[in-house]
Amino acid sequence: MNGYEVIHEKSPAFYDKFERKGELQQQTHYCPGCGHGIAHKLIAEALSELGLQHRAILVSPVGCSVFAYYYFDVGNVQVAHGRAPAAATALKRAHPESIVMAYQGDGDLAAIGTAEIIHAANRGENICVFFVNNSVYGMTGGQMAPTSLIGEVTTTSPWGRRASNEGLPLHVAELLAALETPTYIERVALNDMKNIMKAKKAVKKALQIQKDGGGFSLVEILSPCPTIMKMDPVVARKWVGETLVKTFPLGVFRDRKPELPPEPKIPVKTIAEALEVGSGAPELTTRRRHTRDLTVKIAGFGGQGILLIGQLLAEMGLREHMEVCWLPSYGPEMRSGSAHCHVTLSHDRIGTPLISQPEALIAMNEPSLRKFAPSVAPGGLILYNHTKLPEDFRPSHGRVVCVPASEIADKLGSAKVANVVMLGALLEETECLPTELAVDVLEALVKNPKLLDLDRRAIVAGRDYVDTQIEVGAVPQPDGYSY
Ligand SMILES: Cc1ncc(C[n+]2csc(CCOP(=O)(O)OP(=O)(O)O)c2C)c(N)n1
Ligand code: SF4
Repeated sequence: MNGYEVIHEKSPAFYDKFERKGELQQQTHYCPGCGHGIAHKLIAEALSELGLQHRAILVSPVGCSVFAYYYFDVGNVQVAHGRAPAAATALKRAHPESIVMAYQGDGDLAAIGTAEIIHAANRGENICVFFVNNSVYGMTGGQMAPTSLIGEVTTTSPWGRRASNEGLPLHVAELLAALETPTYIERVALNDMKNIMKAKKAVKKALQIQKDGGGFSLVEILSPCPTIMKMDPVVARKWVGETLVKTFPLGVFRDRKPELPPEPKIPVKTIAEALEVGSGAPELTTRRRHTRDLTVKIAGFGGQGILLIGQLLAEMGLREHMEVCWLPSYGPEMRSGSAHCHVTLSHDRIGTPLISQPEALIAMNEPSLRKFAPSVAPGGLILYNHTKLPEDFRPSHGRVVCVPASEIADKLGSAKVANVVMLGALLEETECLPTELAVDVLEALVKNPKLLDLDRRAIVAGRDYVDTQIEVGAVPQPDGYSY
């Protein structure tokens, strides 16, 4: 025991060492006298006293407390500015057994994140929000926050906040208490020991409510920021107790379980039934054909039907009872802007709609080829809408198949079906889905008989081009494309 007895030690809900920097592993990054450190301590103690540490997930914000994940030995997620209540909602819904806490400053919660907090509270999410109100943006050097006091001098209100120019301070606790759904809302302060103990009780109560499935809690914690206020830590604490509390009175603003109207009975339907997709399609057992998992990026310019072939592929996958995902991306221009989409066809659940390394790229024009070819997965396929690659362009990897889709479409009678020609080529080259299925889908979607005939011929033309013009097992040639 080295001659002394430890009677109060760091909460076990904190890591033993804070491995943020090589040295200084026993201290946080907060300024001396900062309220964040005290707020952290209260949360950590409450978690371990309630035995909730092993179930806890902390969502840290952008602001001075961005590094909370270096300190709390719990599940940690750090999110974009203001988004903590939305992320906490997702975490809680995905892991209902966990205890999810959003930790936010006043810039994070009451400025950029206003929408997220109001809607999470209004949905009565079973989460806890710990809202640290120090009346200013600390991390970025002292700009005015929605909670800055009238007359408070900040870098963005150098004459002091004026009601006529910047509005009155935003009372978050009172604002949220006006909603019907929150369960518990209290404002506390970290100005003296008595209030710090009250703050601890409030934090603990919020966690207990969540543990009991009680719904949404928010504890607003008035907190000193000596650095930005240019005050001695003791004076900053006093300022919280004597000045900040005058605008933000302490107290409980809500403490009751919300009374919600009875839930309407929702008929139990599968997503496919609810969306009425695949209706009339034969049962899975009778119709599973040869299909293959594939991630594809399709890129070109607006007007080339880039997004449409992505949708066709996704619809085909759905009809084969695959998991599918279609993610479009396009500029503001209606025509001629760049457009691309990601399509995932999978026999397993899909984790993300984004594809960073597509197994196949359809590049309908040269800029798309140059931009996206480097991202194709090693051994992947590049289908390029031309007879050959540009002279000065050699992809570092990937198997290139040049298909002059626009030329073929022109010969068929309309340049508009170049995208469908390319779809035929993709299906033939990758065998991800059967070509006949594309025809089925087109028949269901295209009402104009002339266009449908053209589309049918375009699919077949793309397939035949790959079948007859591209050698099986062709490898990249010195000039960069397969014959
Ligand atoms: C989208 C976005 N906008 C602006 C910023 C800049 N920014 C970083 S922290 C912050 C405000 C932090 O203030 P607060 O939430 O009160 O936390 P404190 O630092 O006082 O604890 C801002 C505006 C950012 N990081 N991201
Ligand atoms: S700037 Fe203010 S809020 Fe940020 S760490 Fe320092 S005292 Fe705390």
